[in-house]
Amino acid sequence: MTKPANGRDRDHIERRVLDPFPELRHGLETALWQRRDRHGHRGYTVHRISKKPNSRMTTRLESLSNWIAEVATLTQPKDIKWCSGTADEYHQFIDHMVDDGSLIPLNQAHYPGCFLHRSDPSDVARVEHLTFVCTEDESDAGPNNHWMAPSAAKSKMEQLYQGCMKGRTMYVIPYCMGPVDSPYSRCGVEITDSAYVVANMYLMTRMGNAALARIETDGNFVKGLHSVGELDPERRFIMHFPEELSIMSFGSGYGGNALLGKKCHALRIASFQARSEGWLAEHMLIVGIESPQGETHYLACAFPSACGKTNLAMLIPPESHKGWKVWTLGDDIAWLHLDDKGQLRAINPEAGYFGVVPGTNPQTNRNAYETIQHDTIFTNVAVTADNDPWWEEKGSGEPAISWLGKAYKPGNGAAAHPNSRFTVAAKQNPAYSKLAEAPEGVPISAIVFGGRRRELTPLVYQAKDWAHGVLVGASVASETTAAAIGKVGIVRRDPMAMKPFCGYNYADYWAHWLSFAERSNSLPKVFHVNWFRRDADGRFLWPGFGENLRVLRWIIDRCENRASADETAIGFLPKPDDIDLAGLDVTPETLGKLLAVDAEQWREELQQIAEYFDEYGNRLPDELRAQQRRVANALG
Ligand code: SAT
Ligand code: MN
Repeated sequence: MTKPANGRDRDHIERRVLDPFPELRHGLETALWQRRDRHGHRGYTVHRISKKPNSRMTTRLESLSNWIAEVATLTQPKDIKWCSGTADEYHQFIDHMVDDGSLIPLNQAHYPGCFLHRSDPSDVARVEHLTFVCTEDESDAGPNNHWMAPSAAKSKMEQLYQGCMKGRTMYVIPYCMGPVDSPYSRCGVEITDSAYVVANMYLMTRMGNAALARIETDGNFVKGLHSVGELDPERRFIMHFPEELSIMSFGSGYGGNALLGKKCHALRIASFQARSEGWLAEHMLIVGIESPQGETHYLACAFPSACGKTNLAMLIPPESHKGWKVWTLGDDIAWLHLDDKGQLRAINPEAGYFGVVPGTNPQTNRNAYETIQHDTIFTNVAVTADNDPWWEEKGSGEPAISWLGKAYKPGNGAAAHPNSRFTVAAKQNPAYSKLAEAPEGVPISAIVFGGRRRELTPLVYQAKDWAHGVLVGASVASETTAAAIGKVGIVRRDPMAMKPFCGYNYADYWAHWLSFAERSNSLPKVFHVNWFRRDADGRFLWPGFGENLRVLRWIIDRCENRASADETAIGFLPKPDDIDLAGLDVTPETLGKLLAVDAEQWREELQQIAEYFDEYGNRLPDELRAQQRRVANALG
């Protein structure tokens, strides 16, 4: 554990908090002092930075300066602040938010550098029904997106933006998605009136002067305009203009609605851009699995929001797997490019995690638990009487105040919101891969799709080839979670886990995926996993978490042609002996259930997939239809 025990080693904490990034201070006149927070808790450090101007207040890129001027005229802020991305500036933002009450310092002795933000109770998750893809031609957005004509969307948004920043500061955030020196990275600029967004973008992206320098060299960037407006759910829209590489977001301050680098840019806009440039922007974690012999394989895995991507990306090998190591490259988004040898390579466009907090504890995800012991922004968690953050299944402490800021009463619902989040820099993760910053990314051995399904889908199976793998990805379905507003627990189709994030017509997207087979003979193998199978009493059949490594080992062995499998209608499944159960409380009978293919249920599933594909009409690639028919016929 990096966190010192309660009250111990206080000097150490004091020094860390006082000057966490001494190398970045660049001689700024910084006065630091301690004070007590509004709850009378032990003081946290207030950083006062001299009024010296930022090193960069403007840009030589005309398209950028013109756009900023246009936005300022429209939104009428009281002032404009360019974000340079230094640690001092980050602390300045934190102080500012503590002053205005939008951040609450947590117990600094236990959680140095940690703060709590409570969002508006009506603004706690992504709003898919208010998220639009605005292409000139409606059919380019496809049945998978809500569509609005660009001109109508823009005039709607311009009305909302009219004077919306009066009395507020307008922040300009140049950012780079991916390592600044990677040819695979792409840049953007977010304009926002939310200091919370700035602080989150600081942790989640490479932002500031280095990104601005790259933008000026590239000459292009994604334009993202965001205002919290009045946080009125009736006046809330997230609009995407992929043909113009721009985003307009109004009325929400939460997660993917407001941190425009994440889902809006790195998935919706980037997926569109990726098709025209020949790469893929995917809702995938990237993880490296190192065997005791020192052989490392990288996997890219797509699961819907809140289905355990962060847990898998930070997996802790179980006791039984001494010598195995797991390295995190990314927990949410992968950008995949073919290199000149036809090898698929991945970079993580993000630099931090916006992870689901409830359920995080030293048993389920020790790395995440350790990562969030310091320098973390918590959103919508509960707090203990000691002013520590608290959430369901934290495994210690008691909630005193709920996420709503009210005294917690048992039986009154969850203390932390089920979609409460931590925002933290990726480099704090003890399992952070040394290749996470590599401009050339990492070679991907396997692509793994997954969903949350009580029934039907086996623990693991392998697609027969790439085209079949595209069908497997396109058939992903999952029970809905709290990550988006709406009913939880309903099975919905979520192809490639991209349903909320694919910025264009799914039919064209699948065609793009299929086209990779013509471009390379050494594409990754494709798999599907399901950690969430339950028995008739609702109990999970598979222990999950660290034990998932046993399944990943079979996947890697398949990639290396050293594991056997049974060929079935739906793909290759491990033979019962292929999954190592040593030391695990899973009987061969349970494993049998986990690996069973119920032909009757699968025939029905294939029928539903066919009906789902029908929504895409003639635009659906013939090859995908043929794959669906082939599997349906094989099922008899
Ligand atoms: O709110 S976010 O879209 O950033 C989180 C998620 O849904 O994965
Ligand atoms: Mn996600």
